[in-house]
Amino acid sequence: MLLKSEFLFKRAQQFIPGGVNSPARAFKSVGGIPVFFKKAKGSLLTDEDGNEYIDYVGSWGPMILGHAHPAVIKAIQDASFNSTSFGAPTELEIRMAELVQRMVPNVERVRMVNSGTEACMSAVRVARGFTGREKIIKFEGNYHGHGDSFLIKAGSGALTLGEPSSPGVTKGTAKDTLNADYNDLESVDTLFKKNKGKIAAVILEPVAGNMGCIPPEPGFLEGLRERCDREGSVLIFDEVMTGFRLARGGAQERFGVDADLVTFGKVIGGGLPVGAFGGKKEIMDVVSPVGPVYQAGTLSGNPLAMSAGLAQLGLLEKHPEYYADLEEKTAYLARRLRAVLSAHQVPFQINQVGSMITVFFTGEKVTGFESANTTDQELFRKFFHAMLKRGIYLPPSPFESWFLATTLSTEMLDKTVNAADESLAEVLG
Ligand code: HOZ
Repeated sequence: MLLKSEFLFKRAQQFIPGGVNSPARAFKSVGGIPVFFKKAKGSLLTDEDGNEYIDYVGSWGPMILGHAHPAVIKAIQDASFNSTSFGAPTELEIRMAELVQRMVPNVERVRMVNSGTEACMSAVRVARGFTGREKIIKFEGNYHGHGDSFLIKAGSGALTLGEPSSPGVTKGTAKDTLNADYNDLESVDTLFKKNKGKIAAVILEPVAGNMGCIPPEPGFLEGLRERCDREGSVLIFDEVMTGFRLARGGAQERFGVDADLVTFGKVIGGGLPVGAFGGKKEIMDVVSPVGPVYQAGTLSGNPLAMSAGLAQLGLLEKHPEYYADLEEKTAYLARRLRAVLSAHQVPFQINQVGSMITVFFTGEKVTGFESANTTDQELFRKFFHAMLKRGIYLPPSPFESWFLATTLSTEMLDKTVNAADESLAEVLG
């Protein structure tokens, strides 16, 4: 029963647009009442009605070690006694920059911000300032937050100008964002050719998470690296989801391809509101106050956020076995789900990279936006609610990655697989 959630959702809608502070939470893709949560520990969520769920959202990625990890909680508590914000430098920020550099060695300089959106907006501004060029290439179905330059969809033809995908974004902004197809180097070549000498940056999720989990095809990241080198463009990896999750050094380490700039999100703050962008010194030196590219923020490098992040990232740095454990758990889940889905004779694809995984209800291999869209959304909607009823909290959209945490036990994974079996029997039967 979701009595309190229902009541809270109604109350919220009187004061908050759509009752939520971020649209995905409104359950528009799956329908029904969004679950309002009260607390979480490890991989177990408790809602306002007292129902418990096994968590596969993990606050959209950062909860690699589960919710309310004792070391993270202690770090936040300790730091809070010394003030919640200075708006002035602290040693914590240096320790964080040093830690990021040890884990992601090509991040020679890093600037803290407050969200992944801010990180991506700033990285693009830096790339433009560094190259003196204005256009960027992004990929259909990748998400880099809600900065104006990213809310642009492809025009009707492959070579037409982009169009704002949200009112409020100007046509002037749209003309500088070009959309290519994920895993399709030819589409990138076409854009480079048509815009010779004008591309400041190519920005992408090195493993897509925002259209469901989609790995880069072999050669795709390398191909982008080569093209950016040849064209003098800045390669930006948006590692908001993949950073510190797929490996200590994120997707760069996992796939052995270096970007010029990297963006991170809430994972840097152990789930608190943080983002960061960083990369080669040569490029980052354009950032104010060293260089002319303006970027600022009172809460950037906030002491609570830095402390929480240092606690979680510090554990990940010291314990490489966490990555092996995450990999093993996710592979186990994928293997068992494959068996269940096959037994129900439903067309499906499971994409998994490290601890990111998505089940697509389609017979097509999912490599990009078009193939992701072949997933049976109605079936997902039913499946989602059948799983929710059985205490499994999946992302409320067919186009999101599921995120696993080290706190998931084999028992929890088995419970998830059994719930999937029962759910499929319910929704297909
Ligand atoms: N943009 C996130 C999904 N890719 C959802 C953010 C949220 O609702 O917290």
